[in-house]
Amino acid sequence: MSDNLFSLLSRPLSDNPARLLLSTDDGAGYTREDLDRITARFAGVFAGLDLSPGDRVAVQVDKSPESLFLYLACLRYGLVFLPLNTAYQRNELAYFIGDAEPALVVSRPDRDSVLRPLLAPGMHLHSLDGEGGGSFVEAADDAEPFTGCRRVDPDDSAAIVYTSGTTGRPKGAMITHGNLASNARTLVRAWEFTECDTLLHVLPLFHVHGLFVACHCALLSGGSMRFLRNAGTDNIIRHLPRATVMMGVPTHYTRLLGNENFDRNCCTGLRLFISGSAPLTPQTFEAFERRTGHVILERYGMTETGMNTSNPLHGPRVPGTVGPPLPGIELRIIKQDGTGAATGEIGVLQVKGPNVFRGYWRQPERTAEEFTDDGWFITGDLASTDERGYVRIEGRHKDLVISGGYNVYPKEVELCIDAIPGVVESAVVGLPHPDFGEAVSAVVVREPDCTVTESGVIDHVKRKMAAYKAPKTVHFVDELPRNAMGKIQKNVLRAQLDQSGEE
Ligand code: MLC
Ligand code: AMP
Repeated sequence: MSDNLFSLLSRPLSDNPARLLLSTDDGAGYTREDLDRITARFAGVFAGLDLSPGDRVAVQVDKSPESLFLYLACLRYGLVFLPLNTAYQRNELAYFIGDAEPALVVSRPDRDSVLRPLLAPGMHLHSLDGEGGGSFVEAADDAEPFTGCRRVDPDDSAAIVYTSGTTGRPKGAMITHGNLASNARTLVRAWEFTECDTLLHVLPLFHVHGLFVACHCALLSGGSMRFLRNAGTDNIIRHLPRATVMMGVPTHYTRLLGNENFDRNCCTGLRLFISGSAPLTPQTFEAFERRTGHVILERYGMTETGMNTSNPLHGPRVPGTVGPPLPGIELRIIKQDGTGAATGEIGVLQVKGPNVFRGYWRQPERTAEEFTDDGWFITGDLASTDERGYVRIEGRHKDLVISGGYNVYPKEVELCIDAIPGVVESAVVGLPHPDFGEAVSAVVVREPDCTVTESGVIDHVKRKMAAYKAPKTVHFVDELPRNAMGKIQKNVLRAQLDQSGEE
């Protein structure tokens, strides 16, 4: 058997090719046979462009069945898929393209004028729109299908997913065919996905939650997906009755609870609600159970590792915890003094297992920094375990804000704000937010004659980077609190802003 993830994910195909794989909220349906045919045509475009195994394909497109098939076609042809958030702006795209040097970029048609100047000679550009049209699909209609599946090594990269860092410079996590195959198998088993399942797919396709966790479970088990392009709460409620499983970030669940039409009747066919990417509060967990009778299953993961822990399918799901390690995945918690934490003690969570990525693209030093000498990946999350062995995420050692499931690295936003003329310095922190869990907030020191306003700062950030990274509020102060070493005390800032009634 080939080690190519495509052959694993498309294997349930041979059992029943006419079986529904995917349906959309506007009524379109795709079978497993369609998956085979469309990915063969898409791979035919790669052949026509003379792409070679290992080449990167950067993709910034709206969610559509074709965008999923594009990912699968990359796997099939041995290319490395590089998903990009549709919110990314020119500067961010310039960095990713310069760093990853993709052989092909596929983007929304309206991004052509932004992207074309960023391409180096020899890089190709194609378009794909949210309706499944565009030059890429036109090229596929004329392409000679590639019906094979390239041999790959399990350690070959299947995807590069960029995550930012505390220095503000994003790093591309190289995730292998072997990583994704092992995590997909583990999750299908742990959550007992079968061909009888219909997953309500409400997440974007450019992060590991929506692309790998959600799609791989449905594909590998032979189940189907209802793909929502419009992930508004009313649309979710409309499509829930036909689903058996939903995966979301906590914001999806708090928004559902905020909708008076959401009740037990919407959930009669559901067997499982899964939450992750950000902490689910015990209040949301409990309110959801009261409203629907369903106990949300919370799990914990990262781009670099896939899923590490999960509350059990059978057995107690404990609010405020992310459950025990998944089978085959080792965790340990190391205290500040370098020793292992006892039950209840807090330290930095480290992970080892077949799910752990192979390193950051062209950044061996940063890869080395994030692994211990004995080969454990340092997550940067603070955690403890209880007597049952359930993990509790207690906070973050890394300076990171998670807003509605999107990660925002303060350093990146601070650098952007500091570039505003007249700004002396800034500090970005996360503050509790009723909708996004945490929201980005900025504290800015101006020169005496600087007149930049709150909206001026927000607009500046939105022009330079993805809008979700922009602060929801900006405070102007005379100086930032610092410790004896001169380091900005973000905990002091957070406490001050919290006290001033900020959300
Ligand atoms: C949108 N906006 C946000 C935001 N999402 N602001 C802060 N945080 C967010 N998460 C802003 C937009 O910039 C815009 O601002 C305004 O809100 C409306 O945009 P929208 O696109 O209409 O937003 P909406 O559809 O309501 O999106 C909310 C959401 C979305 C929760 C559905 O953020 C989302 O899909 N989140 C999930 C992200 C995800 O998949 N994470 C997984 C990462 S993988 P303005 O000012 O321009 O109007 C990972 C590993 C793991 O973490 O464990 O899974
Ligand atoms: P990303 O880099 O986008 O993959 O985000 C990974 C980070 O999301 C983790 O390091 C955690 O900080 C956070 N995360 C994911 N799932 C959970 C969860 N269930 N509870 C708390 N934090 C989570």
